[in-house]
Amino acid sequence: MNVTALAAHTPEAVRAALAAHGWDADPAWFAATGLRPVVVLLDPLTDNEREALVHWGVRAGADVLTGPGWGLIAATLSRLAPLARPDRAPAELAAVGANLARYLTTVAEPPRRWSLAHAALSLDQPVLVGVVNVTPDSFSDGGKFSTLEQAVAHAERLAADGAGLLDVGGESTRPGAGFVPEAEECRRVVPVIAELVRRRLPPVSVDTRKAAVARAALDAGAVAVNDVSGLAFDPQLPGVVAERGAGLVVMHMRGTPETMDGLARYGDVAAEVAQELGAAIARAEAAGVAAERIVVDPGFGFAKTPEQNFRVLDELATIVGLGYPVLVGPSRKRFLGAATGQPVADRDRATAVACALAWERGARLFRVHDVALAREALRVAAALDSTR
Ligand code: PMM
Repeated sequence: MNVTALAAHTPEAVRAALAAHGWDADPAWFAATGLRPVVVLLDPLTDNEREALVHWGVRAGADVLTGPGWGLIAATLSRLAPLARPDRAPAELAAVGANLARYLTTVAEPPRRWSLAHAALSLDQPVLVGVVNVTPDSFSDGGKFSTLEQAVAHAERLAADGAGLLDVGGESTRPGAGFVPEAEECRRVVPVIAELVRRRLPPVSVDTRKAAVARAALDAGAVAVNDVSGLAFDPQLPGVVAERGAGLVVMHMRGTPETMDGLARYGDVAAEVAQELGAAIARAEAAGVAAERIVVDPGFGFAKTPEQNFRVLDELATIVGLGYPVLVGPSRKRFLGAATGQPVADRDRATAVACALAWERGARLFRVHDVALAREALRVAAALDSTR
C-alpha cells in the first residue's frame, strides 16, 4: 500500500486527490476546504465556558488546550463550523459564535475587493503599491523626489512597472523622524497628487496621519488614506475618510516615530498586533468607515525588533484572520538588512522575497519602492495558486 503525503497548507492538494479518484469538481472543492486545519485562541473565557469547551472538544474530535481564562482549539474547518452556529453550539459557548463565524467565513472566502472613493481594486492578483515619497528625509529615498517634476517622473515609472496604486507621502516616519506641520505637508503632497490624477495614472493614496492633509489630498483626487498611526494620531481622520467614501489603510504602530523603538515589547507579537489593529478598525467603523473600504497593515519596522518583524511575517495568518485585506510594507527595512547584511540601497531583492512570502500567507497589497522586482517575485508566488 502506498502512503502519499498531501500538502496540508492548500486545499488544492486534497481537491486534486479527490478529483483524481472520481469526485465531481464541486464536492471535491467543498470537502477539501472543510479539511483545512484551523487553530484559534479564545480569550477571555469563564470557568464555565472552559469546561463546556473541553466537553465539546471531546465530542467533536477537536484538540482543546486551556488554562485559567483562555482556551485554544485546533480542528479542521468542518469540525469547528458547528461551534459557530447558534443552533448547534452548546448554550454555554454562545459568546464564541459570532466572532468565530466571522473568522471561518474569512478562511473560506477571503475579501476579494477593496472599495475606494469612486473606484475599487481587485485583490485576486497582487496589488503593487508604489512609494512616492515627497520628503527631504525618508530613510531610503529622502530628497530624491522632492520636486514636483521628480515626483511625477518617479510615479510614471512606478506605474509603467505595474503599480496598481501610488502612495504619496510628505512626512518621513523613519525612527526618530520629526513632526512636519500640516501646511508644509500639504504643500509637498497636494500638487503631486493633483498632477498624478490629471495624468490619469493609477489611483493615488495619501500617506498621512493628519485629517487636514487627508482632506486636502482627497480634494485633489486621492482615493484612499494610508494612516501609519493606526488612527491614533488624529481622531478627526476616520471621519474625513468616512465622509468622502475613501479607502483607508490602518497600519499598526505603537507611540510615534519618535518613541516607537522603545515600545517594541510583546508577549505574543502577532496576536497583540492583531488585537491592537482590531481596536483601530473598531474606531474606524465607529466613525462611519465601511468595512469594505478598510485594509489592515501589520506595520513592519514600526515598534518592532527585527525578530518581531519576522514573527509577524511568518504568522501573518493572525492578521489576515481579522477579515480585512492585508497590505504589507517590508520595503528596504532594517529587518531585511538584519537577515541579509545588505545596506538600505541594496534591499530590493530581499523585499521582493518578503513580498512573495507574505502573499503565500495571505497579504494582497505590497507597498514597495521597486515595483518591477517585487512584481516579478509576486507573479511567481501567485502562479502557485489554484485557478479555481
Ligand atoms: N512604511 C513606511 C511609510 N508608510 N505605510 C504603510 N501602510 N505601511 C508601511 O509599512 C509603511 C507606510 C516607511 O517607509 P518609507 O519611509 O520608505 O516610505
